[in-house]
Amino acid sequence: MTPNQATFREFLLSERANEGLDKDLIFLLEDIATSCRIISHQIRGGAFAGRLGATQSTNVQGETQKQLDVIANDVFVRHCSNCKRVAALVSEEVDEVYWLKDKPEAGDYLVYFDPLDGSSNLDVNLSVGSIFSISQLPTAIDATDDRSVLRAGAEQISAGYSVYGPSTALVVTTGNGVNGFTHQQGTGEFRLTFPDMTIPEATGEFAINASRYTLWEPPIRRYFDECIQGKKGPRGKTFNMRWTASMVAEVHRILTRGGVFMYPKDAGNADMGGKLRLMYEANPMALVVEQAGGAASTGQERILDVQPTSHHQRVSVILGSKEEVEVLDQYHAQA
Ligand code: AHM
Ligand code: MG
Repeated sequence: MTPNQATFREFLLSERANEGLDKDLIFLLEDIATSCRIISHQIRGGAFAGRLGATQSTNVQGETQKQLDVIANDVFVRHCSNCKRVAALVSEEVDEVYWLKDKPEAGDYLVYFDPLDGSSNLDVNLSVGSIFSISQLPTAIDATDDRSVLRAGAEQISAGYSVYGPSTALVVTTGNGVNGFTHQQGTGEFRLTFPDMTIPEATGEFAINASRYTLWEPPIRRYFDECIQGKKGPRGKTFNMRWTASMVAEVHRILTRGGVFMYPKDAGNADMGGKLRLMYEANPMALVVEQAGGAASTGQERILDVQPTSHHQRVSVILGSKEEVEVLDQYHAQA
């Protein structure tokens, strides 16, 4: 039994005692928690250091990087490199796979991360976050080969995110449910404040960037149209809508009170396959959501079953309360 408000380390040690969590995975998760603590600190001081504006550089998706994007990436790379069983890192901010080992062994870790998601929110002082995902190499490889990191989300052994909001929270799954920790000012510890987070199956709240309405495919338009008709419409109930433009904040709200989040492939992003990235945005959030009793789909298939073809690939994302994801899956099947 995990003690109430256990520190992150106490929690991980109890997972080791109860579930046999690997000690190297514990080290790695602690290094990720440290990264999130440092990034949180950097964000809160960002305005003083004049770091909220754009840098001159662009990332692999051609987007302007914020100074804090670069800083957050450096923090993740440095701390995740501490664990000697990490074979490679894949970051939203870096084009290439970053190999840490020349001859990775079976069981070595692959760490995928978006060091600072939703960074358009930085300038306006709204929530942003970091997202991470951990998989393992099934076999040893003689030489590094970027195709080795193309593992389906179902292979993840752990995933989670940190949300930098009014407080800094860390939400983690190691495949045994979802637990939420809050960063305690003063002690500097992440403490277990939201044990066994679960997503209600039913919800009356959805999140989508509705300014893209004319770009959506028919199943998404049908769903949206029906939701906004309220009680008199075919769904027979009133819906509420939220959009924070920060996936981490949306998922955190859904884990707290339910809801459904959509960033579908549409006419404006179809050439890329969607907006959100499979390996370090959709997959980790899909594992967290499924572990909390929700569902995560592309509309066509379970996100965790998508076989990746490139480490920066994008995907359609629908996730959250099971009943609404099922409705959206049905509408896609009927289209
Ligand atoms: P980012 O990784 O460049 O920050 O983009 C991902 C973010 C998500 O957090 C969020 O759901 C979405 O982009 C917001 O997109 P939009 O600008 O269309 O509202
Ligand atoms: Mg992102």
